[in-house]
Amino acid sequence: MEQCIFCQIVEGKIPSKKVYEDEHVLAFHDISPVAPTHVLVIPKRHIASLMEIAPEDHVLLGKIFSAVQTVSRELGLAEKGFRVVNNIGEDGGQTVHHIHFHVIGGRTLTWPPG
Ligand code: IU
Repeated sequence: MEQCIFCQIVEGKIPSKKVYEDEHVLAFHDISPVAPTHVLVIPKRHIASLMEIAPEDHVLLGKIFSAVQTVSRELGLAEKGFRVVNNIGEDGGQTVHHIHFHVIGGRTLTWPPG
């Protein structure tokens, strides 16, 4: 999917501040952070949203959450806690249609979200 901004980041056509990368998963700093630490963890393969996850993607989902653990530890979020957010669709506030998990921390977060 050539026009997908996150696919272009995966392909290195658009620069990003990477914090983790393996064969299947990439994590990079969000360009518009909402907290002192705001990282996006994505599969390298284009999947539009959580609603497009298929049973054969379950191992990939596990790899994504494993990367969330790694990133949160490496960025010093694990001890005090942080939040993982996945927005889905219009009402969910999803603006980039390549599934991504926000890892947000570095301050006390409030609830509920807006
Ligand atoms: P959302 O859950 O789809 O709303 O989140 C998309 C995020 O992608 C949002 O936090 C943007 O700041 C972020 N982002 C980015 O990091 N780099 C980009 O080139 C674009 C969006 I476009």
